Amino acid sequence: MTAAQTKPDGARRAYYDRIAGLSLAPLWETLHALVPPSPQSPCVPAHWRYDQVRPYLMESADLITAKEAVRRVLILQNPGLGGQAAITHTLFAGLQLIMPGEVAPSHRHTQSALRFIIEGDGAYTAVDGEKTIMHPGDFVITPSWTWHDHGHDGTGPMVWLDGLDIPLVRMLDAGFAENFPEERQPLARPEGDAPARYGAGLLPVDYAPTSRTSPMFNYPYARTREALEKMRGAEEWDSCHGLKMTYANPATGGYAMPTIGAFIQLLPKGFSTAPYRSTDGTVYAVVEGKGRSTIADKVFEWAPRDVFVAPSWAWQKHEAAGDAVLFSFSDRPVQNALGLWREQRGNH
Ligand code: GTQ
Ligand code: FE2
Repeated sequence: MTAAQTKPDGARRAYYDRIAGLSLAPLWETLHALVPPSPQSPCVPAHWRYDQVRPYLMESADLITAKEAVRRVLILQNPGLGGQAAITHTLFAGLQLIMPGEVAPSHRHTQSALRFIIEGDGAYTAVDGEKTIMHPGDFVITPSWTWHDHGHDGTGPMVWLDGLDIPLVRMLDAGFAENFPEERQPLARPEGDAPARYGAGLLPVDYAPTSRTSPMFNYPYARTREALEKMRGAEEWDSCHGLKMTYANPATGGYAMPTIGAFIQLLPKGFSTAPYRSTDGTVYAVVEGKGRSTIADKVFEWAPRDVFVAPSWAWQKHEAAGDAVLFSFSDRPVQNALGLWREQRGNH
């Protein structure tokens, strides 16, 4: 046994080479990395400035139609993830462009999607037989395995941020998808049915959720912003978050989506958050205001419509130059369901 301690590296390597042929590997060479003392994410903090990205996004409309592309999306690839279609280990993000008159054809998949509207007006998404018109700042949900198509009957380009659990579902090997036989799905209910039925503080008597996803599939920014504005009067600022709210499923009180948590936060002019970190790598979209975020050792100066990402367990600080509103999403519901989620609050 003591003899093993004196074996030269070369002997070990030769042994590793021999067992590799049997699909075996020594745990003792990688244990520290496989079971790290704290998360060691290869994701890096990253920032996409809308003024830099927008010209390229618009150029894509000259190269391909929404119909041919199926979804005309520029993927936001985390530079630390080696060209994977992922912004964090578990989440996909992209900027989707639809032009007036275009239709992105109907399909469904087990991956859940959120849309956060960045620019333009008048496009709609149809989900499971119901349409909703989208406006900037709206948070729109496409639940797992629901038919969805997008169209644009208005004027001007329309852009939204897509957030999907594509990498998570791929890791679980639980992905299914199919196309609807026609470009657009038939509509079964009038526009506005879901907000009336589920979004007025009422629920149909005997209502029992049939899905893990909120039956409200559009959380309009006008109402969200009004709520934040009303609450700010209370001056109950959290040192790490300012005023931060979770988008909730009105039928359960839980997260609006089973795999993705979505949040909206107001940072008043001049507010500077205390350091904070959590195990859910988080994608931020700037809705209003300018400011600066420090994520690990990176500093991002942001403006409306920018997107940036904070990796798992990276310290973050946010400073608002003027009143600022940030939308964000992460895999927090998954981590919470599995008892894995952790956070740490620092001091100013
Ligand atoms: O809009 O249906 O960015 O299925 C990626 C996959 C958007 C969509 C994406 C999708 C969609
Ligand atoms: Fe889709």
